[in-house]
Amino acid sequence: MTLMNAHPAAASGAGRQEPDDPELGDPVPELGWPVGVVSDRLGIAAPTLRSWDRRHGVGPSLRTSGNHRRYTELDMRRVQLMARLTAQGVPAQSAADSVLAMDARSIAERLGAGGVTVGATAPGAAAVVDDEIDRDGVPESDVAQADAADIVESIVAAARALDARTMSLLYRQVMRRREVGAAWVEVFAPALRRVGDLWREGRLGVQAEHLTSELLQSELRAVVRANRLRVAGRPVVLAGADDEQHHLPLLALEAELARHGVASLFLGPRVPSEALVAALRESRPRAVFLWASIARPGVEPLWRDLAVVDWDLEVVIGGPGWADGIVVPAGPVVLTRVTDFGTAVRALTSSPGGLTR
Ligand code: B12
Repeated sequence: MTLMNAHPAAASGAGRQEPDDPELGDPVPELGWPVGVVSDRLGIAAPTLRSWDRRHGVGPSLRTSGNHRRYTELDMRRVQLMARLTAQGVPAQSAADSVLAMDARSIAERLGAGGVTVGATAPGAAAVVDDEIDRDGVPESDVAQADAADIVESIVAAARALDARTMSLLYRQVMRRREVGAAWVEVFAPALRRVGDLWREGRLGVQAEHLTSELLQSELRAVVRANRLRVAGRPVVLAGADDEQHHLPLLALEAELARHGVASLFLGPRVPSEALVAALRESRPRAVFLWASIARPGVEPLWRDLAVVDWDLEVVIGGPGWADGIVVPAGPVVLTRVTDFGTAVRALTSSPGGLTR
């Protein structure tokens, strides 16, 4: 009996299996695994496996000369990852696109060090149903148990497919299980970075980046709205540097501060230096947080303009865009650079006059 390549992914190179690849674990048996064995080992119904192969191209790479399907180890890993993603609410086609775009190493990483545990049920597989039978029937607990990296992958898959509904569902489920700060650090920021990397590599359109950030803005603003009655006191000012369009970290901060009962004056992205200084003079905050993702120009009028500040003001700067060695005018202004979300929150929530450095 001879074996033939039957799967487009096997021929295309996307995730192609190299016979000697040490990542792939056990050698493939001469004829690969039949669908019944894969079903037993991964705990996924055989009709679901056939449907994923027929409709979404996630199936066996090999067929016998008698045209029987045979799964390689890599095929099994693809199926296992597909099961995880669909269990988290990612539509089957988006999950398939994502899985088929990954190489063997990425799939192994996504599944964890152990890869396919032959003979065990794939995490979430018991809840896996054919998406045509029950596309929405994903128990929330599956998402809660899924580790952050898996959710990030699901968000990226939803971005790829411009699937707003799934993305919103994932965002909401993340928020239901985590405080907004943890949600940002563990899931949202990594997902954004991944989306940004894929965009830079030309593997994702800017429209996917827009969708990812627009929907996230809604979720973060909802947290601010929900906490509106809790906030009190002199607001801290949150602003994007002049010409800086990125402002999601500011929204995440506003949401987290609101949860702590700290009021903010949210000025959004691209705040010109003179407008910022005017806002500072009017509101006389104890702290202002400034975000920059994009490299700032060599000369920043803001630092000079801060000479008008005549009250104790902590200027907290965050984001990769700020240069080193910024000098502020001598006087009551103190400049603090923060490199992570938690430190920014601590700097902005500490008591007046006693800001954390
Ligand atoms: C969403 C997004 C957009 C959206 C912004 C929408 C919005 N409302 O904010 C849109 C589509 C508008 C956009 C536009 C552009 N974007 Co953009 N965008 C992004 C994306 C995907 C996320 C931005 C974000 O929120 N980052 C914040 C966090 C998630 O990422 P981070 O800063 O790397 O996080 C580090 C630290 O800052 C820290 N951290 C994380 N969170 C927090 C929070 C706080 C408070 C602190 C203190 C620290 C901290 O942890 C990380 C360290 O490991 C990033 C990818 C990226 N890596 O940032 C690209 C990215 C920032 N964009 C990029 C580019 C090039 C642009 C454009 C110039 C594209 C263009 N040609 O028009 C324009 C910007 C124009 C301008 N003048 O500002 C590049 C910037 C490269 C560079 N260094 O110059 C990036 C990095 C994408 C990439 N990989 O190349 N973008």
